[in-house]
Amino acid sequence: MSDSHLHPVKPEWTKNALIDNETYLDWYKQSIDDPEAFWGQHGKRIDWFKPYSKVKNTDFSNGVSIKWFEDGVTNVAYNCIDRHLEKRGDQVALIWEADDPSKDKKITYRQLHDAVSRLGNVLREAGVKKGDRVTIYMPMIPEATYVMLACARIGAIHSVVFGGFSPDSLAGRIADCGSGVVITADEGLRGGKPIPLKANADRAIEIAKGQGFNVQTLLVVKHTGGQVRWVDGRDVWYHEATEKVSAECEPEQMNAEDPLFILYTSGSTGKPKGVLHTTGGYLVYASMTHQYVFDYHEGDIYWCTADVGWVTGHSYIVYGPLANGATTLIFEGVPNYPSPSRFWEVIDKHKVNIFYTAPTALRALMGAGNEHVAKTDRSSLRILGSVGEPINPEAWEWYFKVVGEERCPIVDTWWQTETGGILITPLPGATDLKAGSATRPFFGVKPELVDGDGKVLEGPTDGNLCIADSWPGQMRTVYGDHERFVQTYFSTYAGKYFTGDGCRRDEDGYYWITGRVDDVLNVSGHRMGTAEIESALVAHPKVSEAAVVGYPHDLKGQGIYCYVTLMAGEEWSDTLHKELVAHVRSEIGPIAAPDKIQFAPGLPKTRSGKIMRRILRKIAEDDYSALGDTSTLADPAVVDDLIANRQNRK
Ligand code: 6R9
Repeated sequence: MSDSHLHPVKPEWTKNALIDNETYLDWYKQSIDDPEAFWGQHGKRIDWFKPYSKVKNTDFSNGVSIKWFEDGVTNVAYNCIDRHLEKRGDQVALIWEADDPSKDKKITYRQLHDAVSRLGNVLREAGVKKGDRVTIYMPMIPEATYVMLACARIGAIHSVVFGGFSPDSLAGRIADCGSGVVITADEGLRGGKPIPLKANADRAIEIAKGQGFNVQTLLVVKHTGGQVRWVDGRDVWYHEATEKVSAECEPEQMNAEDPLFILYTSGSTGKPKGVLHTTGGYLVYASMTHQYVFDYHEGDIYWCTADVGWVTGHSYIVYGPLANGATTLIFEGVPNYPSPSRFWEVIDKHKVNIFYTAPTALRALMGAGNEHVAKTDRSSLRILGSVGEPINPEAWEWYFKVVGEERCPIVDTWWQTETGGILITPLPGATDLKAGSATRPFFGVKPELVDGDGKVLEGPTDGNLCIADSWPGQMRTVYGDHERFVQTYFSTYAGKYFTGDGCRRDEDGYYWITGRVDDVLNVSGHRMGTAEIESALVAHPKVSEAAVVGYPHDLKGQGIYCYVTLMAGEEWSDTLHKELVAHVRSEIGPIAAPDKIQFAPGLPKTRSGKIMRRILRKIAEDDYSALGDTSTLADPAVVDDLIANRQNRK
């Protein structure tokens, strides 16, 4: 790594920082030497109705069992709202910035308490009990936060489904977790365009019914006022229901290991997995990482641009910041509407101090030109963050120099839906930065790089990233399928959590995430299994076989490249090409729309019939000179055809 990308901690970053380098090293050592003592102490950062006497009870072997603070009793909504009321009832908890730049709203902790309590009562009256599942399919409006917290308050398990998923995807998720109640809005609004959420939910509920699962209640927030179909007896207006109930709602007594939420995420095989997070450990970890990674100070205005449909929205828009009594901004819109200055204008408007976004947005804004940044002030900014995919050094340097004017440290935070919170990251006052590196592990996190045989590698090296021991924010199981949990994460390298990411450790012990080593794509920071896109393609009547790979994409990080073989007698055409793109969009959602589709008369297969993806990846990358050993192919001639008709030519 050249020194031009090294950015040592500046004295002014350390001056008022919560953690300096000495403290980092000291706490890190404690956390690894004696996790019981370390987490026993930090577990007290949240309020417990009944304190825990046990701290850590975790086993990555023998069927895998993970328990933290297991005899403690608490409630997440109580910690995110009620405990702040005395001191900061009138402080703003949420700032909502609408898609329309002339609209915003501020919600205090007291107002949040009122809204969440009413909604908790509405859900209880609808028959929702502790442990029941509730699916949330919402735009980025304050109510999205209320409904998550209301579930937490009454002990219901929420499953938030990103508003960009199709009715089919939503139906699968509703049925998988058996959620009798769904919450949505009439429409979403992004970049001035309405998104028919209620209509999608209606369709999803019909599809789920066809699969034998019945949704009893659809609660609908009136947001845009757009036309909706109404099913009497099932559909309920949010504003009418919440008016009729009391604003007092006793929080449920939750055991530390009672489930808090399910979040579906893509893996390398089959349908999305319901990642299950529980109560106590999750909240301790989300709030602690939010405080130290963003060097959060009392009074800071904090903005994470993620959607609540992703884990970043759960941990770092809602649970972490609110548990810390912060003011958290939620943004309905998109980075380039009405202009590519939007992010920076919102920062100026609300005097944002801490800003957390994704490399894909930064690359797009970098491409739009510096003038859109330069015309704004941004002097309120103190800390910048990045998440979702590797950030290329060019984008990092642009973020640092142009957006932060070299005043603000950048925290490049590596983590996953499964990890619940940030695992590898700089701390603003402690860590010398290197553009493109997520740097060092957070407290209690023990990364290991292993080779293909599971041998642990020491020193500077490349390897597969594993975590050797548990941390409180870790997922506990795959909802309804513990065996899949064990198989997916703990069987590749026995006794270790395998992340699915490749990684390099440099001479300073810094970690550089290189991307997925499994068949998972990261497109604009969204995770997608190639298997899901393949099954969407073969569900089309004219497609007989499909293989999907990723290729480097300037803006999206990775693009989606599909090879399709057609049913006998079908002809390839532009119309069919368009039809297939539309088909994938409607099966999964717009985020899965293929960038390239190549008609393939045959796919390269081994004699045992396995598709050789390595070759398909190379061709998609236009790097076919180094295809490696093709001698095991059943029919080497198919490769020549694929090369001749490749879609990415430099
Ligand atoms: C939080 C989140 C997880 C995957 C992960 C990795 C990639 C996330 C990253 C990063 C490099 C970072 N990833 N953050 N890669 N540097 N700072 O994104 O969760 O949607 O589950 O994705 O994203 O490949 O394995 P999720």
